Amino acid sequence: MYQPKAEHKFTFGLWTVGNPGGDPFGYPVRRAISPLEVVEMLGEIGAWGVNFHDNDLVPIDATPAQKAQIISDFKKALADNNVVVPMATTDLFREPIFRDGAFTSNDPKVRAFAIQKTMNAMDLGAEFGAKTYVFWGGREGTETDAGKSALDAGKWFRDALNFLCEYNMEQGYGYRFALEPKPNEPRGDIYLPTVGSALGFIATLDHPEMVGVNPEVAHEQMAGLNFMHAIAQAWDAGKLFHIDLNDQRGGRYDQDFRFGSESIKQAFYIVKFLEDVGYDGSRHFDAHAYRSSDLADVKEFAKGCIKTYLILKEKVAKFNADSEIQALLAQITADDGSMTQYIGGKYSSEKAKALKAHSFNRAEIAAKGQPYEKLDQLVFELLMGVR
Ligand code: GLT
Ligand code: MN
Ligand code: MN
Repeated sequence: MYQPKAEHKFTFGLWTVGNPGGDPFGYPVRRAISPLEVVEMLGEIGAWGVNFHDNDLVPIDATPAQKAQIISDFKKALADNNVVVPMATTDLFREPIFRDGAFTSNDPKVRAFAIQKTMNAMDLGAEFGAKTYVFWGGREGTETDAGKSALDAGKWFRDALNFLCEYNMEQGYGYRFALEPKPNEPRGDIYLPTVGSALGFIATLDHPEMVGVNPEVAHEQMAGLNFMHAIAQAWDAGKLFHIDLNDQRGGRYDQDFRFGSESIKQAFYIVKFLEDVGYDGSRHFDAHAYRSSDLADVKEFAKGCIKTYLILKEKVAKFNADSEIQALLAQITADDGSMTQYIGGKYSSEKAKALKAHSFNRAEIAAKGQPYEKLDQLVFELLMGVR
């Protein structure tokens, strides 16, 4: 039961299980485990893939010879443990040079360096066959708006992505770019703070077809938003290229908790959405274990993310097969067909005229309630395993 398979496409970043547990107030508490050890652990727990930032794998000051050795060792570990690399990304936030942003820094030298670093990181990801390239603009933002133009920042961000799309095409890498929104942290305010704003921005790019989103549960929740609604909009736009699954308690700091550890119902609706629409991309757990965990518990954390997803997937099948739930849904969405002559299809002036002439019995229509209390309770019982 609950055995992960390759088709589930469960992935983790090197920075997730490898997180040594440091935070802004405390030193790391766990030994840094090497990329090779991470791959071994992921192979053991049945994950399909591993993702990385350029410098998670290759230290920024590595010599060409060191880099070549790291690449060849990592390739061997991937093959030995049957793990693939579906996604790669660039660390554009850790180095001091990015203190005021990368693509949106006021300093053109920083902006150019960020693009150079990303091209090199794209080359690295392509070596491992990655097809999704994530852009998390963690440092792209401000604490004060006194010194940076939000308009210029948007333009620089756009210029950078347009440049990198061309590079992607010229090299024949076939990457799909996925922008990962976040409202704040580490910046006071980050540009493109939500999935909705990223979707709007993508439409302004030279190659909008190449660019989608990588929504993260915790990030939308930090902004107080409904994550499932966000991914539904992204899916509808054909832009759900990747997903970062984790959990979060309300609008706090970015907690990156184990998937399903906080809001079981929300996690259920996320899994239900992905499974119902047939999302077939990576299910990436961008989370890390509690700081109190030791390495053995980190493994339990990773296994927990996967198992929770599979349990919820099973609950989704139960929900979809539950006759009482389905009867309620049929009642809720009942349609006697009398309005199709007016709405739902293409506009015509005849339809508009006919609809204007139709007389609605507002009191009668408004008198009909919806059994959402009953349905919600049934969902709760289903999730608690008493149905
Ligand atoms: C960083 C961030 C994550 C992003 C990663 C990709 S880096 O850990 O908190 O949400 O997905 O750059
Ligand atoms: Mn996060
Ligand atoms: Mn993330």
